[in-house]
Amino acid sequence: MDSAPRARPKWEIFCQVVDNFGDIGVCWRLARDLARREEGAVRLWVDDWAVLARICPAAAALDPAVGGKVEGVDLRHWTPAFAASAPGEIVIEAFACELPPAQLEAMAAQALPPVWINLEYLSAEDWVAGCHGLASPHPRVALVKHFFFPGFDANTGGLLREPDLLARRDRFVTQPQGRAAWRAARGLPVADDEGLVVSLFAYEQPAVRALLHAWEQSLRPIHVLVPVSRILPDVAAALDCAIPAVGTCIERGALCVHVLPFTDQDGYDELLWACDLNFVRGEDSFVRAQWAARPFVWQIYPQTDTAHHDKLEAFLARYLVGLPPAVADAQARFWRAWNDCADDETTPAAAWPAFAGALPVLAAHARAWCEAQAALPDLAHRLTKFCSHIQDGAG
Ligand code: TRH
Repeated sequence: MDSAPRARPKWEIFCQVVDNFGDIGVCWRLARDLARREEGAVRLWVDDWAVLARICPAAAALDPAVGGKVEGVDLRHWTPAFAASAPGEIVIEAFACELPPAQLEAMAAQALPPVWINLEYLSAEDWVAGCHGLASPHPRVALVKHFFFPGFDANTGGLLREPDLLARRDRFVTQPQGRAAWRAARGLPVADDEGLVVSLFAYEQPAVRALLHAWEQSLRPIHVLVPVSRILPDVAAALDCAIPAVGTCIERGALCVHVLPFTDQDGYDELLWACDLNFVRGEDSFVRAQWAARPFVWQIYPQTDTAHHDKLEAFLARYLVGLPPAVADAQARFWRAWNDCADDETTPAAAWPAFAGALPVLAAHARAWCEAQAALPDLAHRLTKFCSHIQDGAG
């Protein structure tokens, strides 16, 4: 650990990787968004350097014991040997990860205690608006934690959206060196009517077998782009082959499965922008699919008490508003089947024909949803304002 004294950053984020990529995915995205907006220095602590390096390859070149700056963010490895440093003016503990006790003491010892934020998980449920912004005084030290909930309406913390994101997406989609070149370089149809291009990022999913077999029989070509992820073994089993290497392309009837490398976050956005339909999961890829403004299928992060079923329904209830009933039904049936929570045990393969037929209407709807969400202030903006209020004594 570098023991040199450091200036107090404006923002300090603590991230514990519970599993997969979502925890650090959200934290890294927020950190660089804040840094780019010139919202002052940003320091990000993460307890799993290897997972950070998967979505932020520049971190792999750093010595975790020292850390370093990437895209304006001071990256630091949070280890059990954590030694307190001058705390940020705003300290964010992501997803209720507990702050290192030494840092809590350092925060309490400041003449002007930091704003302390617990950044919560995203949910479309109605109760979120009632809990967003609540304060919780610490039982022992003179610090107050505030709960900040991302969400889909004006009464929540909003969604992460970098100021230039939609302009970058539009350039990629319309300029020849963007989407068309991206697809051509991978041997994919460039014109929209030449076939369906699908990205598939998912957890384990045994039901993908029957779905891929249905796609083999499709009347138009279906290209499935699978970044290396937990679903790949199920895809290989469905295709009766060993787990395919990155770069492999496997053809079965109308179906062509392409295995892609796991890229950095910007590369993943391009994948979403290049496809006609995106299968996403967890939290961050779920939000990025909405900014891609294309039809998508969400595999929600499974919870043991099936609380995720309520979260799925809460999002569907918001998202399907305004759609013709048959289209809304097609999407809801396919999504529930993909999440194994259909009342009638419909499988994704059985729900596919109606969903595929609804895709043109869903494409227009995805654009309208994206525009409506983009009309609301984004998360970094709302967070900055919220923290300024607290600093001004209004919180
Ligand atoms: O990886 P996830 O499933 O993450 C999570 C975690 O399980 C977490 O504990 C849970 O609480 C949360 O979901 C709800 O899915 P998510 O959130 O979509 O994160 C994936 C990240 O990986 C996202 O930032 C996009 C990024 N990514 C890349 O950077 N490159 C890639 O090639 C791919 C496929 C994804």
